[in-house]
Amino acid sequence: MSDKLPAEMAAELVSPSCSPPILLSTWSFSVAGAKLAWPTLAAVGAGAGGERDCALEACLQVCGEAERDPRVDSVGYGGLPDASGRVSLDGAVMESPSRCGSVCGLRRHLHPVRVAASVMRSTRHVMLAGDDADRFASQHGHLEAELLSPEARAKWEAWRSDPHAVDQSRDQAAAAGRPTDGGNGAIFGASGMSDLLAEVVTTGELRWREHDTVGVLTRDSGGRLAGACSTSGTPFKVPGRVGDSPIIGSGLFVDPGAGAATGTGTGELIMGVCGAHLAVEEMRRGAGPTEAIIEVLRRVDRSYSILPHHQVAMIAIHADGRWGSAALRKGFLAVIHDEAGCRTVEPEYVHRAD
Ligand code: SD4
Repeated sequence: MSDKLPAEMAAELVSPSCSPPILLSTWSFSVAGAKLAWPTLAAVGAGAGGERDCALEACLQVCGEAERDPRVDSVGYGGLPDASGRVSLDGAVMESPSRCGSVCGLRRHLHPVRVAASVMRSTRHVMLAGDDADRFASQHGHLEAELLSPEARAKWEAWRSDPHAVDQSRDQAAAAGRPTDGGNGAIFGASGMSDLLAEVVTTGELRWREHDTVGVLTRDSGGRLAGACSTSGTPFKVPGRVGDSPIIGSGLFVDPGAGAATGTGTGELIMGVCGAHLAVEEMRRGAGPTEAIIEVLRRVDRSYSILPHHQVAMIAIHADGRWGSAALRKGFLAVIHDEAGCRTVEPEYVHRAD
């Protein structure tokens, strides 16, 4: 039961303009989820009652597909574990500043975005963490699940026995490559691209060392915006590490009056500039969606020493229905599903040539 949304606030979830629905998501592995979720989004009739949550439900369905797919080793089951060999999942959902929820460090539940939605709908809080978040999930009817797949475990074992691997549990990355500002850190393992996932990766898409959040934004035909993102975070991370994805304003931000944005890539870079919030605020000030992301990328580039393994990519939908994507480096693909169908698209802008 929600006690968080007074009836008078419902109006703020509806942007004035009506136009065809759009579903925008990160990485080609979200194609299956986008196709699955499209009917949920497309069924929303403009101005019809009782459909307020369909834009969000479509986001949850896209994330759910990636979370279930063992080939996606950066989200849900099959996600690569932390340095201690345990998987932890983060996720967030958002419809507006007064309608958002997130969880981080789930170790026993497969669908962080569904749990985040329960936090949003059933509590007065925004974010739950760790063991208590898992307990909350169980109490709210979410089934427990094994998160570590045999393939992910094998990769962790290979990482652990590789003398050249960066040992994140002792943060030797700092000595190896941390920039002088002591900021973002070189915290990625030495493992390469997953052979399994390579089969489904579209030409032109480079996965960024297995750290690929599924981020989804929707705008229904009534102009309602929603967003969600789900990740297992950086592979072999220091246990307890949390990235941008579950942090409202960093990995995800939605404001019905301005727009919606979500990101993927090196969370530490996105967090330092409050990436998703910055993109939405740029749109509020008049920028188009791609232009708004470009400002985020410029800010990232100015604020950090960018290392070869770093990537930041974002997608955004303006409140008026325009959408866009941009990335710090090449190798990112977005997925757009509109009335013309579902397709992967290159970002409109890539910030760096290297
Ligand atoms: C994180 N941003 O935890 C997430 C991981 C990711 O593309 O996106 N990867 O930092």
